[in-house]
Amino acid sequence: MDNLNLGPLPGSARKGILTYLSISAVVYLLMMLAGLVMRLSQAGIIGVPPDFFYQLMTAHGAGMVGISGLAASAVLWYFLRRYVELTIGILWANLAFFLIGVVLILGGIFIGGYGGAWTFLFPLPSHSMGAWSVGAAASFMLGLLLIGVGFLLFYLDIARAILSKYRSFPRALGWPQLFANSDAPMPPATIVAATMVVIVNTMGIVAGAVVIVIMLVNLFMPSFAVDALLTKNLIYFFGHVFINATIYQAVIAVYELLPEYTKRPWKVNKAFLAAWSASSLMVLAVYPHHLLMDFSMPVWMAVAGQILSYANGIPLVVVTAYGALTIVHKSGIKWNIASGLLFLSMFGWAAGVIPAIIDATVAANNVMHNTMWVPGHFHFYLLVGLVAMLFGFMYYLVHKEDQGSSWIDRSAFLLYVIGAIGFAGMFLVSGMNSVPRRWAAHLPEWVSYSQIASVFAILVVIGATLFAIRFITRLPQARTV
Ligand code: HEM
Ligand SMILES: [Cu+2]
Repeated sequence: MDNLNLGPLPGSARKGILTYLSISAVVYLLMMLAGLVMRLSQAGIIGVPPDFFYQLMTAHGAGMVGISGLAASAVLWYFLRRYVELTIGILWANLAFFLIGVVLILGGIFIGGYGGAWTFLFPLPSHSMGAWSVGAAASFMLGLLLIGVGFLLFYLDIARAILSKYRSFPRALGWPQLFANSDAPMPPATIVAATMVVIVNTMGIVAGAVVIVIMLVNLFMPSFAVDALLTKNLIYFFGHVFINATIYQAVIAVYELLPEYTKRPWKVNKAFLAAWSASSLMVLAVYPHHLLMDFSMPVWMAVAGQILSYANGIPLVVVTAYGALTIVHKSGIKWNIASGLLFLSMFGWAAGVIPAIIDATVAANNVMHNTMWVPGHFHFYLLVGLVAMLFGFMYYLVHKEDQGSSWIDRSAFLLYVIGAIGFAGMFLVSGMNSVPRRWAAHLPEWVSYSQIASVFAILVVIGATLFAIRFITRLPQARTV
């Protein structure tokens, strides 16, 4: 099951990938600025009216998760094409759906005034107490739906491509090697990860589409009653799977690029296959860790949510981080910004899992639920893990071997690392001190946390701006293979 060695990327595919990533770099910057404005306002440094705060929060939450999906899918597509034949038209179709969806979402938020958060939990969209119209909420949800349709096409094409080469998902996940001692060569790491993502994200997106349609009907026809707990389950199932899958796609850059930088292969072994297969099931089943405080949930689901969070959170990050350490150890790797960011991302992902697992523990969640601990854990592994992987990939695409990294690159890296760890850390500290999340107005006792966090956020924004400028100004020299 070797590489297809498809040779140079066709021009339209190369343009597609670079367009995905350029849009992502710009949107990341804009959304980071929105985040900074929120934090500055919680710090009392600038005054933001509450309704606008919640609009920003909605745009930031939905925008960050959506753009992470887009950027991570570019990583997946770029590397998967080394092994199977993908449809370039679908790459563009996904982008088109995405952009139309974004227009509807932004219109719903900033023209219509929708500020009910990305979670659009019932009955917020339909019961805004006059803050926004039904049309605004509908525009927001319809935008999400269109983005989902684009991603569904994207994953169906990938499923087709994988199945036409491996004939079944279990074979692409390496089950014959894992369970039947088959001595066929192991499937490449990229195929394993892509297969897992296709399975789980397709289910997540379909669940998301179903619940959006239900909520849309209810919005215009309130007599079509909605079960608040059922819709909450569907929404968190979809949200949990979608954001986790962004990491599972972006980590392919680690599997493909660390070998390139260290000139050693990424060894797929049974532990690796077992971790990915187990996570394919568990990532679907752990979402009740978002509903631990919903007393009407069956107790067994909360228990399963806690236990499976431990079981799912650890193996994948362990096989990946351990693999990264062993491949780099004594390899004489030449560090540059790309390999540095990818290596940093291993730390960010692994370290971020720890506060996540604490939060998924019922006893801790009793205290931490809806505190800043929650944005603390996910900003940690998203900023220091996921986004580091993505910027690392962008650097790789436009960086020439002989170019070295300038002091600007190195300062950007340093600013980003310090800023991201400090910023996420301050959310965790705020959470430990019981500062609630999602509050536009903060008590005087909380303001100093937000002030320190704002300084770190500014470092992140400067670092990320330098990364983005580097990427976009060097696009003409981007790789063609
Ligand atoms: C400079 C970087 C960033 C800053 C300054 C920032 C700031 C913020 C702030 C202030 C909040 C609201 C916290 C609260 O009161 O509950 C927030 C929420 C959030 N952020 Fe960020 N953020 C940044 C980067 C990111 C990134 C990279 C992602 C994802 C890839 C992300 C995803 C989210 C999500 C999903 C929420 C939750 C929104 C909600 O509660 O509905 N953020 N962020
Ligand atoms: Cu979750």
